[in-house]
Amino acid sequence: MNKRTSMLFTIAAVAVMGATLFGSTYTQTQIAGQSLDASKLDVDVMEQIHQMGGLQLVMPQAFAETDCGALESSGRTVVEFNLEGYSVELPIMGGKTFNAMTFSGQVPGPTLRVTQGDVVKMTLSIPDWEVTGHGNDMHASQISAGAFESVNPGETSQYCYIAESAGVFKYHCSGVKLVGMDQHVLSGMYGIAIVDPANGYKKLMVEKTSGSGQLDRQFYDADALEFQLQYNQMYLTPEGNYDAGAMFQHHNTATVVNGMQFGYVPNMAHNLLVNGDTGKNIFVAQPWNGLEHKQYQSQLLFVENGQHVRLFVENHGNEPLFFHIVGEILDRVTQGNRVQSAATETWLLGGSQNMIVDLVFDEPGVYAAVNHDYAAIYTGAATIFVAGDPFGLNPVLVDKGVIEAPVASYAYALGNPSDAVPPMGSNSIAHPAINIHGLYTDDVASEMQENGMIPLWEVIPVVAEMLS
Ligand SMILES: [Cu+2]
Repeated sequence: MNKRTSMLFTIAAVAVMGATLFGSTYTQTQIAGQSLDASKLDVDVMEQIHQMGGLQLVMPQAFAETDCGALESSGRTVVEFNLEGYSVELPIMGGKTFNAMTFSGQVPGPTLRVTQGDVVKMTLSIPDWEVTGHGNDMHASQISAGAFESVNPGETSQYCYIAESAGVFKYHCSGVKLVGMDQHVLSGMYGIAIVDPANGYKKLMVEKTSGSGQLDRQFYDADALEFQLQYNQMYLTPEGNYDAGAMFQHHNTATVVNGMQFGYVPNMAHNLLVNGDTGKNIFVAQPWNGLEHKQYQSQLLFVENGQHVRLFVENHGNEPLFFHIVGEILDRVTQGNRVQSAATETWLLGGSQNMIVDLVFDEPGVYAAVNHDYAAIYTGAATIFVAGDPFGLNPVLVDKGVIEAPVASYAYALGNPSDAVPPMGSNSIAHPAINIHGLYTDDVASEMQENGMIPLWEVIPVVAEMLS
């Protein structure tokens, strides 16, 4: 890079920062009635952007390949990824709602799963009744979101790219030509693309010791039971609007996993099974306890003992994620199809960073996956895995006719929550059953029900009757 080019890049970078700050202030004033202190911004930077004719003229455009026609006839597998961008009201912990922005009526947006080398054909449509335009920056591509610009209400736009690198990749709304990007992403417009390695996943090696102190390495097949966990923060006013002032000061008001605070903790049915009483909580915080929460009622993540489990983890937030599972060791941490660590207690993810965690739960028990930042744990980042049958429920469930024979995990009776289960890939073990759970609109939830997923809020009363 010669000197002149490098100077241009520096100016462009400063200009992006300036414009993003300015843009956020502008949309905030429009939508939430909030504003930042504009006098604190660097006036010279704004003047520079103005003189340069705005960002579009200065930014060098990065395009890996966007000609859909050429890519579609390239012989590669083409995977269509259709998204709709729109705003809706969704619930938050405590019985209130917030002004959410979504990809296709859910937070996080739908997960895309492809194999390394596939062509992704992304189409974003915005309904004509939507109040603002939206964009989509997919980190699995090597395309500039600035070049894609944004899609206006009533319009549709698309781009194509080759998913060249394996791993987990964030995608997120890029606002209206980058304006308001912070608001759109932190109000819910984020999701992931999982790009499976062209040659599949690797088998898992877990190091153990025998009684004589000898190393006894155990190997697990590459096929695994998979979950997705996406971390973020929310910055809301008491009225449920995005609070840019709070965001700039890093004062978040909630920590969410797959869009919800404490979305994977016990509910009334688990209270009944373990304590014999729907009102007798078995976890310290159960904000989504009752049937009235329907698709938002908290659910648990069920795994078998001795089973290879694979977690796709993304940190969408502004704060670091210290990923730790209480009572477990992360047997393997992979980023970008390269192993980063093995047998580690906690792994750090910065903002917009991801990893794949492979592990085996050896003992029956209840394990909490947390962000080991105490502020995050107590504001929502505690996710409960239940391995095997730690409560000894098999005889009771068989006796009462809930299940025919003892099961290796409660997923065979209750299923695993749909928003934590990614689409099937090349080395996926199918979940025994999937229940409808997630920060979905009622429309999205009823469509899932029509497609055969289990609405537990209808099943639980039947099970409770059988147990009584
Ligand atoms: Cu948007």
